[in-house]
Amino acid sequence: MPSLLHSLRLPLAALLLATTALPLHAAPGAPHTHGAAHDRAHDPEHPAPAEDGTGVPGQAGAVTRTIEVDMGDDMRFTPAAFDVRAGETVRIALRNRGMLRHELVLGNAQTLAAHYDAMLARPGMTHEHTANALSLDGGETGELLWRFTDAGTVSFACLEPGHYPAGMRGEVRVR
Ligand SMILES: [Cu+2]
Repeated sequence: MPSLLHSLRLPLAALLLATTALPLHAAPGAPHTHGAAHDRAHDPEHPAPAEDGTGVPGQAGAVTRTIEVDMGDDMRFTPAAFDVRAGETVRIALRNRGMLRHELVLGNAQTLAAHYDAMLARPGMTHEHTANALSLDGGETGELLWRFTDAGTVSFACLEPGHYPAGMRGEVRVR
């Protein structure tokens, strides 16, 4: 039955290709990364969220609080700081009230600064598929679900070229 064999072969070939293209350690359901060429787990600039104390992707059913955050062409987040409790899952309702593209990337101050440098070195790299970041065109809205696990300060920033050095950054105080 050549036709059956043929129909089996193609998906198998596709599966093998897909499997070899994926990092072997990537767990099912792990947050999307920038892609195979930008392997989060092997990149010191991109530690897995749980490892850097910033938290983990949130589940919709666990959300206890919605925080509305605006991004503007004045290179500001509004509010630029807010408080949450350790363990709390927060829906960050994000709105880009400007014309330019902006993004909110959660991290710590060190990794965000390193990440910004990496962004400059690799134009076209975006964060729209990562669980800890959301990139929006002017006028767009969206949401990030995040569980803040550790008490301390989690930073956020817009890593679009020029925005971070202009002061487009903020802090989440986790108590
Ligand atoms: Cu921005």
